[in-house]
Amino acid sequence: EDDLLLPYTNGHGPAHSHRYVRDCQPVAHGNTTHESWPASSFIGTPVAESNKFVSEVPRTSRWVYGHMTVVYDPLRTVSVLEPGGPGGCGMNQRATVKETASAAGCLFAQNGGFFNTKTDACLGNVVSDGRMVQDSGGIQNAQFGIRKDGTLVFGYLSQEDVLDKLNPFIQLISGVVWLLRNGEVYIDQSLKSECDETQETGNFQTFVNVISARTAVGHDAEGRLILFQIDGQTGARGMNLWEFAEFLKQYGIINAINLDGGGSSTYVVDGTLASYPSDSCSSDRRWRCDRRISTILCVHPR
Ligand code: NDG
Repeated sequence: EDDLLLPYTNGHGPAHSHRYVRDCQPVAHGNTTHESWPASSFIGTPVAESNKFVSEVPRTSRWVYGHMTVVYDPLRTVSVLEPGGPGGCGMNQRATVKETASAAGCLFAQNGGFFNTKTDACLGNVVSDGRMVQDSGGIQNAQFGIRKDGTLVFGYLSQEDVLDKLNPFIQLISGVVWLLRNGEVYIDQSLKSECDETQETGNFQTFVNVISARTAVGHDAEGRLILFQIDGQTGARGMNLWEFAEFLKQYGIINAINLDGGGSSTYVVDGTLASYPSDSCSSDRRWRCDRRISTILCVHPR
């Protein structure tokens, strides 16, 4: 239904046309190139379940450690939050996930959107609890949003989509690389059509191919929202995006986008750091410290 103008070809997602060459240009009136899924709305407790995994990356001798958070009623229990609280993006603020999550009372939280490491600016679209914080002007990057009626949205959004008034986004965040579209790896297409200026880990190919700590958000067939966080260190530990996409696919994820990773990859449970970040602490290089990052994904009580 979201791809009215782009007919599906043998079940492998919509055929694309002009999208391939758009790169970093804003999309003013693009054909809809996103996927929508009704969110599950299981009313009960707990609101989410958090699991740790230690998994071998197929055909490698690498192991990854991380967390998967399953959210049963995303419309009522998931928020995109600005760093340090409302107004954080406007002030080019950065805060640790712990700081933002503790102040907001998140049960589980992980880092979200990319940021400019020189100016600290939040990058991409940000809608937080119904407040339009900033829009990217239609820059083509993978998006995750929740609409007012609870619909989960993944993929590319035109400026019109972002500003839609009929069924507006109440949460919206931008990533880089649409990992899975309709259950299939969508990285080749992402490489051709996304704006890679949003990330600062080398060129786009390097960003995709390097092993690193990663985070993602996706959904399963029941419309549960699933957050993933894996530990790593760029060039040494973790997963490249091909491995990450396959990994998510094995877990039954249907659509997923890649969020900020590397030293930003952080998982917090009840205000306590639960992941092993890759950045060394500036105070004492022996230890690893959670980075001050941009927006977070927060799972909270109803
Ligand atoms: C992380 C990202 C980098 C990004 C920076 C700020 C990875 C592997 O955070 O691309 O520019 O958002 O996601 N690295 O270092």
